[in-house]
Amino acid sequence: MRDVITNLIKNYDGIGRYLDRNAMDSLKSYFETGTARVVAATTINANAASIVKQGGLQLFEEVPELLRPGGYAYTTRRYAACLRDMDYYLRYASYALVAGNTDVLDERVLQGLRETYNSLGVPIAPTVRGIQIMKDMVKNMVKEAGIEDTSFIDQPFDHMTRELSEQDI
Ligand SMILES: CCC1=C(C)/C(=C/C2=NC(=C\c3[nH]c(/C=C4\NC(=O)[C@H](C)[C@H]4CC)c(C)c3CCC(=O)O)/C(CCC(=O)O)=C2C)NC1=O
Repeated sequence: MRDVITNLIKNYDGIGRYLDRNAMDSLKSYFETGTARVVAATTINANAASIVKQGGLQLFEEVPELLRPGGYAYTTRRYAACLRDMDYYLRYASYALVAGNTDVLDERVLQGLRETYNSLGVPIAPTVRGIQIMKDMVKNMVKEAGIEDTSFIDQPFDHMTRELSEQDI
């Protein structure tokens, strides 16, 4: 599991080089967004239950067939599994935001996930939509908390949706 700093060190040590200007630029931009990253993690932590609940409600409003017989959130068990998955995506996104790196997502969340979903028949498209809905909610909340540039929040959510949607070659 890596963050911006350990990732840089690993890359530079791999080629036996001192940290150069490019490395310094990427460190600087990480430190400059440091406070904002902490605000984002704090905001997610304080609102996680409601983000998952409201995000789920919005998803089921947009894709109501999920809740109908034959849909993948039909039955209490599946409904609960779906919201639990949404909670996983949100929690791991908060870790990745603090790390400034998506490694934790690859290691803990995405590995084998698409295969699992495919074998269970869980549809990817509405899952991707659920992740994007939560991203927008988090960005709005963090903006309200006084952070002007919330673009750094895109990274972990977009990484998960990109990896989930990727087609087999
Ligand atoms: C921390 C990393 C991690 C992830 C990400 C994870 C996901 C995950 N989601 C699962 C199931 C599931 N996931 C969903 C999800 C959904 N249903 C919908 O309609 C929506 C499209 C979507 C919610 C947005 C459903 C319905 C199941 C149960 C499928 C079944 O058993 O029929 C399963 C199968 C085993 C189980 O039911 O627990 C896994 C492994 N598990 C993990 O340990």
